[in-house]
Amino acid sequence: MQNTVEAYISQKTTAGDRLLAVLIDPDKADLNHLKKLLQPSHCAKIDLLFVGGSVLTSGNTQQTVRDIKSICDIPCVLFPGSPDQITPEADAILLLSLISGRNPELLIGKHVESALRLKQSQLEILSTGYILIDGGAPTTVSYISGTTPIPDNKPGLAAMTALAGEQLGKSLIYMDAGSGAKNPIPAEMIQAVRSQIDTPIIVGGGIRSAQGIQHAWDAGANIVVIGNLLETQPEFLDQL
Ligand code: 1GP
Repeated sequence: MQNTVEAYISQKTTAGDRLLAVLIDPDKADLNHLKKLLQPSHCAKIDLLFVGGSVLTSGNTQQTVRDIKSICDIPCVLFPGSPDQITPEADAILLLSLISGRNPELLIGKHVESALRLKQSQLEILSTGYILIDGGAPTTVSYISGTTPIPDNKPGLAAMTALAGEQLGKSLIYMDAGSGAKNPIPAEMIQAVRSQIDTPIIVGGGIRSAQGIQHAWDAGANIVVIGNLLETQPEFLDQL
C-alpha cells in the first residue's frame, strides 16, 4: 500500500497549489449524472473525488466507485458515514474521527469495528480530524452523529480543536458545515485554524459559488469541497 494520495496532497500543498474536491453522494449519482459531472473539461478542474454520505438509502458506494473509475482517473477517496461504505476499489479513505463531538462511537468505536476490514482492503488511510461547524441550521450529519457542531462565532474553539487533532497525529483536518449547510464556514474561523496548524485543511459545506471557493482558499483552506451544488448544476464547473 503506497501513500500516493497523501503524497499527492502534500506535494500540491507544499507547492502552494489550492485543491478542489468534489463530493459524490452514492444516493444521487447514477452513471448518467456521473458522465455529465465528470466530462473531460470538468475533470481538468477537479483534484480529488470524495465518495460517501452521512446515511445512504439506495446508493451503493462500490458501484459508484466503479462507475467513477470507468469514466476518469481522478483519485477516489472514501468519505464514509459508516463502515458499510468501505469498498477496497477506492484509492484511499478519510478515516474520520469526529473530534468536535463527544460521541465515542465516532471517535474510536466504529474504527475498532472496521480495523481488520480496512487492513484487508489495503486502502490508503488518511487519518482525518473531522470538525463540524454550525452552518446556520441543523444538518443531516449533526443529527445522525448525535453531536453538537462548534458555533460559527467561536473561531478559538475551532482552532483549539484542530490543534488537538494535529497533536493527536491526524494528517488532515476537515472543517465541515455539513452538506447543504445554509451558511459556509466563516473566513475568520478558517484563518484562526490556519494560524494554529500546519496540517492540510479541508473545508466544505454550503459553498455554492466560485467566490465562496476563493474565500475559503484565501482564508487558508488547502482543499475546498463542493457537493450539493453539483448534484443539480454540474455545469457550475464550467464557470471556474
Ligand atoms: C459536505 O463538505 C461537504 O460534507 C460538501 O458540502 O454538499 O454543501 O457542498 P456541500
